[in-house]
Amino acid sequence: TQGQPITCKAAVAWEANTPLVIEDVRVAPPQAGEVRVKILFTALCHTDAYTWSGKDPEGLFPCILGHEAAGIVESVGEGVTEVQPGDHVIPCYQAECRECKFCKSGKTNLCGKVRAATGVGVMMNDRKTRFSIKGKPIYHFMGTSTFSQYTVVHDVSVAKIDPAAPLEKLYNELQEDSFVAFEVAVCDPSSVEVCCYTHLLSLGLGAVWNTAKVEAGSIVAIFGLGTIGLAVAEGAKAAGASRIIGIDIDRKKFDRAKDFGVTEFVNPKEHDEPIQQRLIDLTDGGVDYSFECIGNVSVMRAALECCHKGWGTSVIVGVAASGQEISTRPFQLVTGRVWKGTAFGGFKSRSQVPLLVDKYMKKEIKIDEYITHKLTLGEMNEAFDLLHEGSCLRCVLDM
Ligand code: NAD
Ligand code: AHE
Repeated sequence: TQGQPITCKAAVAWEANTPLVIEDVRVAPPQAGEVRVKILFTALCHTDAYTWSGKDPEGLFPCILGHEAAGIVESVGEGVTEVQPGDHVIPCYQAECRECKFCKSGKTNLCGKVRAATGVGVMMNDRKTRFSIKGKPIYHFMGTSTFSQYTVVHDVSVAKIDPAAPLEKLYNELQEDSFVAFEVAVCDPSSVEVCCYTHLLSLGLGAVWNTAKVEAGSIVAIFGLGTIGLAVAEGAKAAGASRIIGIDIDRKKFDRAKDFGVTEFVNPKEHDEPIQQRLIDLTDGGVDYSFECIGNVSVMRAALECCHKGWGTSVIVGVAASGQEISTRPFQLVTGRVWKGTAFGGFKSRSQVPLLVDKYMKKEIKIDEYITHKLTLGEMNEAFDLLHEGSCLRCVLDM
């Protein structure tokens, strides 16, 4: 198939808010600097649902969504040297070219090389898509488009799992029962989300370790105990936080959160006072670190304002809809609180996702525990329904 188009199945979002349709999609061969990947497993994330809902200012239709996956390189374009057919990889929505001013700065994991193209659903080379149906172009999404049996990504956006790592094991585990490989890759950070992880884990753990840099003994507040909030809790526990306070309006989330390290729970609905005041009272002046894992701008404000005067740091993890803005009294910042955000948990994707996979293999981080449902590509719309059910953390689709 190298150098030839491949026709395969993909879940296509023809327009916002209408069910995805499984279509036969033509996937063009990779051009220079591109990699065609056979996707083995993909997971769904609320960011896919967010774009599908039409609220993402970068959302374009028709497109192929999906950004948490693990797969095998099928073929590579000219000039691609770091991966070859047969390599196990995790496509990462955050690229790492190691050449642009972002990558060279040493100050950020953001990369500037392909972001302009991935934001408008095309490939850098010719500003066109590699997907089409009966000649009609179908947009890429986040530079990954993993809801397809084959996808084309930029070479700077694939994390190769170290050959010394038990890739076969990851693959087998994925096939048999765990979906670990996915999440590592993203979460999602390395290869667990090897499907889900690239995103989920990288994000949650990295928000704590890289962005906030939580120290042992810290008091941490986590707003939103969905998948991302649980990954943050896991990171905070590993960092040695003394108290991890989970805040959620759904009491059912509390029991499961204990397994991920949450030590106390607060339900804002059960208190008349503003949630930030409740937390200040509970912690003798405020928390050391807070994380907003919902995407609600009012909660983002509360998360900042519950931080301790002089040093408290709040990290925005949730993605808010187009048009939403955050606000607070500048005095909150003047008096020492710090407001930050995190993308991909601050991890450098190609360099660090493989390290996260290694951690998973050494059982230093959870992955399996996040995989609550497993379906197939044909059940994509059911998987989206599950995402909105409280019981589903990650649903992994066997392609
Ligand atoms: P989720 O829907 O599973 O979890 C959200 C939780 O927040 C739920 O338990 C819900 O009950 C709770 N909640 C809702 N409103 C609340 C409120 N007002 N107060 C307290 N709790 C409330 O979502 P998730 O998969 O965990 O994702 C969380 C967010 O992180 C999403 O916005 C997602 O798009 C974003 N995200 C960001 C990145 C990044 O790189 N920054 C990566 C992945 C996901
Ligand atoms: N197109 C969206 C961007 C939303 C956003 O913030 N995305 C996160 C990743 S969410 C993964 O589930 C991110 O890392 N963004 C950095 C980037 O470069 O996109 C919008 O709202 O405009």
